[in-house]
Amino acid sequence: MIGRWLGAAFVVCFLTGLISHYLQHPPGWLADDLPSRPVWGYRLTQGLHVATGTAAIPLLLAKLWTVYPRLFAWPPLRSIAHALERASVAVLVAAAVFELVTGLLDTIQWYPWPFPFVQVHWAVAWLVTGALLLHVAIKAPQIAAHWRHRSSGTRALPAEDLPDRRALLTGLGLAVGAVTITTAGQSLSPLGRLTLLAPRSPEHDPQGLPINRTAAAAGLTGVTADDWRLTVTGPLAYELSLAELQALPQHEVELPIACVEGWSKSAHWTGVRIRDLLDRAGAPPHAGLRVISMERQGYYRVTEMGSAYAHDPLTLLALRLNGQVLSLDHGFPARIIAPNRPGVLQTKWVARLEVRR
Ligand SMILES: Nc1nc2c(c(=O)[nH]1)N[C@H]1C(S)=C(S)[C@@H](COP(=O)(O)O)O[C@H]1N2
Ligand SMILES: [Mo]
Repeated sequence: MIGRWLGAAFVVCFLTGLISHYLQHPPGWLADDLPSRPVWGYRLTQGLHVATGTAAIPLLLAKLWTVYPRLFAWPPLRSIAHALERASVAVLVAAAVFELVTGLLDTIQWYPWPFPFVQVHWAVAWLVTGALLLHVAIKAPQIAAHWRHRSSGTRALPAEDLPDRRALLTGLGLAVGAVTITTAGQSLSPLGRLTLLAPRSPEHDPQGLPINRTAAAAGLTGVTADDWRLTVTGPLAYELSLAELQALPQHEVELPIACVEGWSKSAHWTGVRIRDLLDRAGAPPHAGLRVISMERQGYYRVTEMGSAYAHDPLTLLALRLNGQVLSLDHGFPARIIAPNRPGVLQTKWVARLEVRR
């Protein structure tokens, strides 16, 4: 039974992880077809990704606890098939522990290892999934026998074990419920006040929004409106000062920042539509763009935006957040905000937009 819940958590976590990966690193042929709706899509899928991954931690511990005596089964290897089965379980356990530990540490932005988190977490996800499918295939005869016994009313467990079983499942249920309720509030606002274990509380941050990378961390301290210009390249390239940008038609949208690390928070943004800026640059109707930050280095200095996002009326080059001028930490003078998009692509401190054809 624990295996079923654990399996379900891993399936949801894997599928939402695929969505996250393709939204963040789309292959070229997909980039312009990524949908910018529903507005809350990424907030939901990434919230589920982090929630199911977190819930899988007590589930996996319980599962390992119920099966660990078999680690010492004698003889250790009965046949070639048995040896292969044990090897596949070893891969499954190692890869599952790896994914849950690296995922958990990523939610607190702690990377005590020498490899790049994203690529390795992604690759090992396939390893877990392959090993899990193999494990279910190997166990298929026992699984089928279990359901046959159940439907014919035969108990698989002796009556004296039932209280133990009930106690284990109740304890596990409480543990899963506790970690879920105390962390899910970071993406689910109604649970916001219960985020005891979540690494960030969306409630206590400047301008009503958490900050992942501060301006100081990005090496941007002396940014002033006077020396800032927005450069837009394309068939009709142009430059705008902040005052000129403020004089263009402003639009207000309510959109969340949904960080891959699991927190999300909705906010009111005011700024200029990206599609208006593209039209002015003479961009072709299905053009995407490249967004370049003032930041000197960092993984998210340059980001790509596909056509559907670029032409969505909700996608802005935002100048204001919750009624105030953007603070430097939130991306002053201008940042990207777009619907159904990972937070990492909501580029701050924008300096340049390059139209792609
Ligand atoms: N230029 C730049 N933009 C960036 C980042 C960054 O490191 N550099 N971090 C991104 C990440 S990971 C997130 S979640 C959001 C957070 O925005 P906030 O700090 O305004 O809440 O900004 C994004 N924009
Ligand atoms: Mo993020």
